[in-house]
Amino acid sequence: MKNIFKLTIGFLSLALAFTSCNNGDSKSKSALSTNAAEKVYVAPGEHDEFYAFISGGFSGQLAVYGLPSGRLFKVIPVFSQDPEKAWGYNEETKPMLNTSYGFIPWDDSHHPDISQTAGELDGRWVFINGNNTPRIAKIDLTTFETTEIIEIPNSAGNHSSSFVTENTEYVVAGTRFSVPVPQKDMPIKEYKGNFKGALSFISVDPKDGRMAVKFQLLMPGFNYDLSHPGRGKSHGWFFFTTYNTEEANSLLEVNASQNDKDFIAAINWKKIEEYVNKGGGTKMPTNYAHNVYNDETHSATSTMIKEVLTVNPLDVPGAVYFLPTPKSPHGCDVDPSGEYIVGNGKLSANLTVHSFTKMQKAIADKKFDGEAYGIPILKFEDVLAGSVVQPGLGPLHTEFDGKGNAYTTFFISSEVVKWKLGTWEVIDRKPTYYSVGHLMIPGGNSAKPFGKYVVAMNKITKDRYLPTGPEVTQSAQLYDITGDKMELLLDFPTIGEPHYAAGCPADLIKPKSKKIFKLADNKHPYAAKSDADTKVVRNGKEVHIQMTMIRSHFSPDNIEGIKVGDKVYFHVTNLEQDYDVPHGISMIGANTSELLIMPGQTETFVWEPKQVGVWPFYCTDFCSALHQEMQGYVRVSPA
Ligand code: CUK
Ligand code: CUA
Repeated sequence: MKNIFKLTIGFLSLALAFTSCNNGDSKSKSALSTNAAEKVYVAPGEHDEFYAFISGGFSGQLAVYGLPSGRLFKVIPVFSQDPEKAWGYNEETKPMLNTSYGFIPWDDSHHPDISQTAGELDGRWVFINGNNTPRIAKIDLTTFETTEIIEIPNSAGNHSSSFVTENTEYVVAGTRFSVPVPQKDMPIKEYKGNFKGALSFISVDPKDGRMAVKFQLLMPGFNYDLSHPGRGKSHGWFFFTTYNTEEANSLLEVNASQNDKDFIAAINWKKIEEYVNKGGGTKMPTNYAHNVYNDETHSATSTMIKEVLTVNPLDVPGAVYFLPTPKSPHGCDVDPSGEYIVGNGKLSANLTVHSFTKMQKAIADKKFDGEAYGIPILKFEDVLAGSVVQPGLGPLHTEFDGKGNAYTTFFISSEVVKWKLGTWEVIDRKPTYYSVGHLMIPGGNSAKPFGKYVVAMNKITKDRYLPTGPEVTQSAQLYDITGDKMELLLDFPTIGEPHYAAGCPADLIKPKSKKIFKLADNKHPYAAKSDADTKVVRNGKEVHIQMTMIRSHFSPDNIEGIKVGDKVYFHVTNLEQDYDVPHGISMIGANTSELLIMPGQTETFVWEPKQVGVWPFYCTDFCSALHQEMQGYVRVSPA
């Protein structure tokens, strides 16, 4: 134990040394490509080669960039309210942020992953997790809108998410925190042996992408960190890193990070799927929200689900094994062939790589090294493929280029290290600025990576940009990885903390990107599809105004008969049927955001007038030469 302690302390002092040397003047000179500008220049009017979907961390959003330019195209609100798009403010999208805890318009979004077919990116959806109030969201890549959010019951800190299996059969959710399942009032110090870690398998309908919690595996009370699916030969398995296998209720270092090795949990989900399809598992009462956005009605519904199917791993023999992995592994990354499982032990000197083939043999030969709560622990030597010896300090995550190379980030020594699968030799290393977390190669999470660029996502930027007070931007860095040596091309700022990203060739998404919503298909209950449909309907104190907007007027634009104390619903339909002609609407004193309504859509906001008078509204999106004329008045009379 003492040795490990010294090792950790050694790392920490080295960390300080590395951070200070990275702040020197030499900066990026050694890493910067000599023709970097040329390589990232996308001429005006030209398109980027790749989309990059970069998570917004504590902003709860997902940002869409182009690569190699690093240009920002869109910030997609997911677990956040966004006044720019009225997401979470208009009546149509508010239900998307509903949870069993009520309306929670924030989360900590970490890992986007793009849907796959036969192990390759298919460009249909992006999934992303909310860590805090555990959720998974799905973004439709025809509209670039969040169209579904499912809450994860019995879970706390959904950090393992949201990685997909090779035909998007499942997207998984893990639990960072083990907790009492079901929740109950009990002493915290009785954690050990009593808390559970739920690993949830959420099925995805191949046609419409509809998610459902198919089953939940109730695992021993460790912390479950990251996960990755098997692919190719290991398709049917999912791998999760664990830490705090000591089950300490306080993670001060005296309690946790003691074990020489934690585990990678290997889960044969196909076996468990068979078991539950035959009626196995136990239904447990619970409460979790499932929110769906319907493209036809342009509105969301939130349903509360009342039970979940749980599975005890001991009831499905041969479905769950532990692979010992030194020390507090963070990332758990599977190479494109599905053979190698990389455990990035944060406090380990070497990088550990397991072999799927050896794992299967060790299982067949029963090469066990004891068990944990009845789950067999495989012998380390019998599953080890190899180790990359002292590649750097503080490994976090690994991606693959599809040419037999792996790229690992080192947080403490602040670098990306390129090494070779199979020989485990280090080929190249380049500094990052500074303290890199994740990295991303487009398709790097699939059987077919597009190994042209790697994006490093950094935790600290310090002197890299113009200062903006105590808070400075987070940052991504783009490297060319087509040669033997990596070349730094570009720094670009990100929205929130970029934990992970998913990259995809633009050609897989661009042709399917929707241009307008057809007005004829609009099934919103309050749509007005022509000026003849517009109306003002009073129902007690509730007033529903069905309006239209088109260049460059609202109809109706003079509204009378509203009284103080009314609750006024503005249902506004954009009649335009041309690409890129949204209109906006905002009302003086309305305690909501503006609406930004796409062609063919209807959106609703509520206004509760407090004073008599004549109150203006106007279009908030510069839509034509007569944009400034696009306005109207509402007359408010005494109650
Ligand atoms: S975590 Cu952020 S650096 Cu959430 Cu994937 Cu590793
Ligand atoms: Cu419509 Cu400005």
